[in-house]
Amino acid sequence: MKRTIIVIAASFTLGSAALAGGWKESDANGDGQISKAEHDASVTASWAKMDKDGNGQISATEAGAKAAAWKDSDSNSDGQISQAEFVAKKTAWWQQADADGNGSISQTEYAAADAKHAKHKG
Ligand SMILES: [Ca+2]
Ligand SMILES: [Ca+2]
Ligand SMILES: [Ca+2]
Repeated sequence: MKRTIIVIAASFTLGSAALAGGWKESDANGDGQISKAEHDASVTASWAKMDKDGNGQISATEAGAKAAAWKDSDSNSDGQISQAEFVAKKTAWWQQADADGNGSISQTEYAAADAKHAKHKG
């Protein structure tokens, strides 16, 4: 159990609270921008990785170190994060982060969104 949590936490060290898979993982074609499609793919992949027992929900145990941060993704408050809940949350972030509305997130936009996020939390 402990080992599982450590592995999950490690896979998220690159990422912030905002990007599911971290910048490098999300920018699949390496053009320095994260398109909506790249974002969605990364979010879905990250979510699937977390759902260890494949029951279509991420429990607090499966979320591990992320459980606290993910609490606000649980929109129906059933203690589980469904894929739809996760994608909805991440999509909302992505749309906010795309400050110039050109349909992709640059590293500058990402940094700005991340800073804003950190400030909110802090
Ligand atoms: Ca699960
Ligand atoms: Ca839920
Ligand atoms: Ca943009």
